[in-house]
Amino acid sequence: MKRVSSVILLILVTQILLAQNPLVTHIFTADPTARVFDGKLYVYPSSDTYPPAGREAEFPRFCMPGYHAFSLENGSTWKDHGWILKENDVPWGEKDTYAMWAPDCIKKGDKYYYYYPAQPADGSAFRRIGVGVSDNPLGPFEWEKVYIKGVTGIDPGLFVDDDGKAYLFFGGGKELFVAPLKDNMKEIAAEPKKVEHLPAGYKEGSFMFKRDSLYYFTFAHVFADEGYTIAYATGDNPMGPFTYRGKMMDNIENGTNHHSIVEYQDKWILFYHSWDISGYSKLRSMRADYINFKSDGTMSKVIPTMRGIGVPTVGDTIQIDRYNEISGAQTAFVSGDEPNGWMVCETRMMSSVRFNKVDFGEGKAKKMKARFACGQRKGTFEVRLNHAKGEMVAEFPVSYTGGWSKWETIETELLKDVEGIHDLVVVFKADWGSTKIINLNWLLLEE
Ligand code: FUB
Repeated sequence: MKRVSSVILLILVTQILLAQNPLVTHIFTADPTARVFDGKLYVYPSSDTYPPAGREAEFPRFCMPGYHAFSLENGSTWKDHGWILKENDVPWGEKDTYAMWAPDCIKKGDKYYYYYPAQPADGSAFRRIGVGVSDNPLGPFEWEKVYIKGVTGIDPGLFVDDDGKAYLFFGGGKELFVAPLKDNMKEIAAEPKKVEHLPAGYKEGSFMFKRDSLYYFTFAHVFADEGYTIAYATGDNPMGPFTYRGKMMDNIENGTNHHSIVEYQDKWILFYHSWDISGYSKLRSMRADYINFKSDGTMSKVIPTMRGIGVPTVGDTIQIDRYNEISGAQTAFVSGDEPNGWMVCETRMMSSVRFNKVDFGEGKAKKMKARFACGQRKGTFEVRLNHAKGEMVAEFPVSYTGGWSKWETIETELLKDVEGIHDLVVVFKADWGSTKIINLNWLLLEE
């Protein structure tokens, strides 16, 4: 059993980003558009921030400075690739307006096209939509000097059909529109037309995908007495007409709910946002959960989970507080100087927490690390496979770290070689009658 320096660990933690819901906690991210390019999963969100000092009154809505991009690395680690575009680099944009709302990125041929809304410097509209092109999904993008003519609105959502034809969906007022794009992806090929036959109510954030030859037109649908929901309609043509099919996510009291849908490694995933870290609807965080399709092609409603998607493996932090099941313990926002996130706390004798689906590889995992804080003298926690009385694979004796907010990392050799994917159950034990055993932030498998 070894204790690892807290300083080294802090550096490590800021580079290894969190992976369960919300997907990242080091910055605020909203409006996530997920895409799979050449088998790799990317997410293109907007970012929320606090208004600059002295300008708070100007930003009663959102304060959005530009875009980062993320990719999924390993089993469940989201890598932040930094700024893709900042607001003052928009060639046609009004400066310092923090108006970079929901973006999208799509591949056509061997080029990547990134679409974004911004406030135009010519004052011609609330938002216009611009585009940039790159040979790489993460840029750098060459930004067009002018916005796409004939389009005023927000929430660009792109769709490229199997025949190579591309469509731009967007929102404006309270309705949704679609326009076919020319081959150059930078101009519309026909006047935008309103997407018809959708129920009344404010709509935005539309996203089109195709599954088994059926076109799914999905959108945020707002009701005065219900708030933001995500709904969908289906049709045989990307331009419609569509038949309304109902909601795929109920209102989750998150202010807005911009989404996207992608198939990755044979599973369909809904990306959306909520305000988990901030508790404030204008400082959002992106999330993801699996979608279930029924045999008739309709979708079951997606219920938001903490566990989210992905199978952590060797090298991915396991955010144990994003549990599937907990007994006799609680979770809370992490204490002390740790990066944003949650911890398992109020752990008692024989309390336990279960986290489903961790990939041990083919016996590759040899060690386990744990990040914990302890304000009492002595106890242990055990990591078991599949249930609270399952095989024990790691045992961590713990003692006083300096208090309940003083974090340390310990590591131990795994008690056996484990192969394949298993649920982990952490069981907490106190050997001298203490009422609280430890605060546990995360676990990590290593070679
Ligand atoms: O993020 C700003 C706006 O809020 C987006 O454009 C909408 O879709 C909503 O999420």
